[in-house]
Amino acid sequence: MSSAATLITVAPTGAEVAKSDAPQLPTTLEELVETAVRCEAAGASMIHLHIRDADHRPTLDHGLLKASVDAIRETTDLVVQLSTGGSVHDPLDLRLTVLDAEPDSCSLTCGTTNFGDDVFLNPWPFVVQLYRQSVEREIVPEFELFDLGHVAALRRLLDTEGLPYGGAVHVDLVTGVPGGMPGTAQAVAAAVSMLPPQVTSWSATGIGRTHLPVLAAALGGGGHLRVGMEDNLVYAKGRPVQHNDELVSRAAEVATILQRPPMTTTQARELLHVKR
Ligand code: KMH
Ligand code: ZN
Repeated sequence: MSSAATLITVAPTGAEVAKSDAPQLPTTLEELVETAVRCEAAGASMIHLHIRDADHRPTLDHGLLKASVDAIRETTDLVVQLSTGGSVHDPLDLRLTVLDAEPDSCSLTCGTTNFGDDVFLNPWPFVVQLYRQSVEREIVPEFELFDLGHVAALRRLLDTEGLPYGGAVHVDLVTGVPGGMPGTAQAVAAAVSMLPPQVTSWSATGIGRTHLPVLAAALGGGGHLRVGMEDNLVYAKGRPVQHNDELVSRAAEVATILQRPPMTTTQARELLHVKR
């Protein structure tokens, strides 16, 4: 399951940070495209996308989602993953409609988690429904696991529903969310030790100050990386992130030093078994 090259996913925006709190957050289509181009050049091969409306608020508007997928495909070769998690306020039925925008990949969180003061809701019937629809639409899910219970839920899902579209099973361990598993090397190792046998690759991300320890743990453990302003707004103490490509560049640099250089987009497609 460990890999010579590193898949670097950039999650540039997210749905929980306000533009007014982080003016460098890419929220317009132009900013997203510019970000995608620069992050691909810096070593990313997949983008995990949330979009915003004209007021910079999170939206799951179909037209905007489709336009964003199309624009990023036109300007980059990145694997385009749309978030089906949306924001903590998005209703489940609307989150299912994200697949209508026909991304290469979609996030699929395997259970409910406390999310700071909020709840990120993923009841089991919703998880199964989203999974079945991803298979029907030939979209490769990335299983987002915020807790060890989600690892067990993934095993249940794969055992009862079979393999996803494409046959590869890629997991992202999201650590350091207040309410989920901590952003530590120990938590990453525990989650990896519990992964079901169908899993073919895994990445990890650490929220906030857990970003770097988790990056190091993932690379050392043979995993891949997710970085970006969705997860972390601070490059170093007292120094805010100015652009997502800084986080990608640093991840690529560390990965290269560890003899795990960034994957090309072609290698990422082969790893994930996406359709196009
Ligand atoms: N915004 C979080 C509540 C995902 O993209 O699938 C959920 C999230 C996960 O960001
Ligand atoms: Zn997300």
